[in-house]
Amino acid sequence: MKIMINKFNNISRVISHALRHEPWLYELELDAEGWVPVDELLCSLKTLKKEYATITLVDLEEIIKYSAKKRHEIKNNKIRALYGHSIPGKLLKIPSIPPEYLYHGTSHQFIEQIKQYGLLPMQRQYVHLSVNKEIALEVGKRKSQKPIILKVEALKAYQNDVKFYIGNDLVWLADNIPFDYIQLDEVYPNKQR
Ligand code: HQG
Repeated sequence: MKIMINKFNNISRVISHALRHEPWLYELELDAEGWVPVDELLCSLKTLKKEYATITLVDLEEIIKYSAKKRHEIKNNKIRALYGHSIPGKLLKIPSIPPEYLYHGTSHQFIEQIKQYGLLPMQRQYVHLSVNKEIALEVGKRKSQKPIILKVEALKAYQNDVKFYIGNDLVWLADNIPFDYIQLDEVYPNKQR
């Protein structure tokens, strides 16, 4: 079972890379909303590694179902990444009304820049936000052992023309968020880092 989980993790990572960052390396072309036909992805995986040759649509569905994070979705025999994209050319997303507050976990080292310029998408197409502090903390831990949590007044920002989009149940996306709508929610003293 552990081997299966590891194998699935690996494949999930490869799929994320293909659907978020460099589809051309896999001879894939995303449509305006980020979809590619599942058959094309399976075909591409097949040529990538011998052990990927037997992966089926059902396997992909299982990978998505059992993954700790809902990173991909399958519909009408097409698959896409739900967030995280860095490919050039912004994907088409429909703006949605966000909850009152959203959260963003980050590292202390970025705070001065964020105060100055607000939250920017940086290498990705959108700023990524979490629906609660706990998830934001996990996101922030990818950058720092003692992350800082930013509380975003999402609804207020939306009412003042900042656009928000749904990623999945737990992840929201947004365009640049000025610092006017951001509070430092949880600050760990620098010396504890
Ligand atoms: C920071 C993972 C300087 C921002 C996670 C962040 C997430 C600024 C970093 C998803 C800045 C970008 C995305 C500014 C923002 N100046 N730094 N003005 N504005 N930043 O990895 O949000 O596991 O691109 O605070 O769970 O950390 O891949 O974004 O630290 O949902 O599925 O620039 O990736 O999901 O870092 O993470 P990232 P993120 P997966």
